[in-house]
Amino acid sequence: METITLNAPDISCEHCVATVEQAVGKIDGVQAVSADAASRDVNVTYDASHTDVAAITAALEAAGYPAKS
Ligand SMILES: [Cu+2]
Repeated sequence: METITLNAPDISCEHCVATVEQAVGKIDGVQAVSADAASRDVNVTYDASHTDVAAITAALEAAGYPAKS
């Protein structure tokens, strides 16, 4: 498993956190995701044989929360 932390500056409340966690959590290969409304960090644990950082950042962007690593 790989773990990355992405920062999504548009996360501003618990609603955003839920949206982000749902969007990333449904990617095949993502084992765990937790977002934080204060730091705006998104911690993702994923199986690198099933998905990658590009897919995760694409899902964040599609959900309305573009991220940087
Ligand atoms: Cu919000």
